[in-house]
Amino acid sequence: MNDTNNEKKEFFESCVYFPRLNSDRIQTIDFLNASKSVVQFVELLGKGFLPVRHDMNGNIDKLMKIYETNEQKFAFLDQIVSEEKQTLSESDFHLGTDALIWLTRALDYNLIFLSLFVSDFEEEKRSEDLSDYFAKAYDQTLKKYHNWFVQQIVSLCLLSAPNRSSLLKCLTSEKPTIDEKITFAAINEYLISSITCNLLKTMILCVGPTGSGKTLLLKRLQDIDFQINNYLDIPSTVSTVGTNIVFIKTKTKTLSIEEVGGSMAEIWSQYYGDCQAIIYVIDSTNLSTIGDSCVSLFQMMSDTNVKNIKPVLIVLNKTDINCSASKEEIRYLLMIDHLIDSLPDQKVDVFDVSCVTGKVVYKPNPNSIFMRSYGGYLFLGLCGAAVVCHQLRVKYLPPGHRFLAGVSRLGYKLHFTPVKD
Ligand SMILES: Nc1nc2c(ncn2[C@@H]2O[C@H](COP(=O)(O)OP(=O)(O)OP(=O)(O)O)[C@@H](O)[C@H]2O)c(=O)[nH]1
Ligand SMILES: [Mg+2]
Repeated sequence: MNDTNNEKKEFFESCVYFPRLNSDRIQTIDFLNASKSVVQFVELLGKGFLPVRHDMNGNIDKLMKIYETNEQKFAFLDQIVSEEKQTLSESDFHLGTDALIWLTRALDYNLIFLSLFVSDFEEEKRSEDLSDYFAKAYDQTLKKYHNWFVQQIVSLCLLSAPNRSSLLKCLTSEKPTIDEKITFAAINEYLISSITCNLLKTMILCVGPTGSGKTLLLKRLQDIDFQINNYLDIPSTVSTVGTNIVFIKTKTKTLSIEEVGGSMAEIWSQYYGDCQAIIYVIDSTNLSTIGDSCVSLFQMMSDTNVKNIKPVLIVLNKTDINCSASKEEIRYLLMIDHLIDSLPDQKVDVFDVSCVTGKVVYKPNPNSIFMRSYGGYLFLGLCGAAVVCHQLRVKYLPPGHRFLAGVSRLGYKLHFTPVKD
């Protein structure tokens, strides 16, 4: 537990946090102990979730037993997988690997539910019925691995899911006065810890001046099941104080995108080290803030944790708003082309976006993330067929760049949403 204090605390304040990556590896024992905390959370969800609890406990036990056979040899999770890969044939049952896969799927399920629960609070919906969130988390994570029969059982289990008031009561040790802000801040902190640990999740940082549209962009990206008409319905946002995290499920993995509010610009640089890519959002139609946006963009790009290391996606947002300057003039004012030319080794891409209409315009540049990943000829050959291109990004990007497939989803999803005028 993070706190030995006897005083009753928020459930997520007293949970075991997931460990930070240790040279890109995850310590087995810390990971398993943190996973046990998630099982405790599942316990709060009631008897309907008993099968999930059993399943998670079973997988934790299997991994713990393997770990205990040789604590040094299996100090890191990847060692369990490597050992099985080396010593077993493909047709053998890989007990540890199988347990790890199922455990992370179940963890994903819970974490995605929690992130939806937090979003519900942040959007000031305070929905009493949480069954949609449980179902959505299931759809995004476990459902595709379950056969029809199991899916029916899960649907039945979900009927007994707790409502908002009873879940909050459990999370706050039944204190008479519940300060929801504290509860949700504790859940958010916990979610951040679970991301920094999990190799299956890719961490993308989203920064940009206040009001540039980061939160709305994340909401649009997060809405995996968006329907055509959703674009008419613009979700409300409030200025982000601190950070805001969303999970985005791609074909291959779950990405997490962490927004750090514009009001925290002074400490953005503290986040550059831990992320794998950065999205920088600019309100491209507000001429009075363009200068500041440009300065902080250049500052970010020259940071030692970013320059020539982290791929950067620049989102020129709000293109639906009429602006006295043309797109070319905006690019000129922001010195985007100068930036690209002056950093030939920097992977960078620029998207013109409207999070309101859903329109995206993308012009590849010589230092494009995608150009560099495939070789320019391939990209150029495909850029007219963005659907195919999207598929290729997912499939062929080398592992280090694969997460960009998720970011490219931004272009893909927004672009192919029919725009209603
Ligand atoms: N017209 C238009 N408005 C947008 C667009 N994107 C965001 N907005 C609006 O801009 C306002 C600010 O958006 P947010 O997403 O909260 O801005 P933010 O970058 O997260 O701001 P901070 O959290 O303060 O850093 C909201 O009213 C959004 O609806 C867009 O593409 N077009
Ligand atoms: Mg925000």
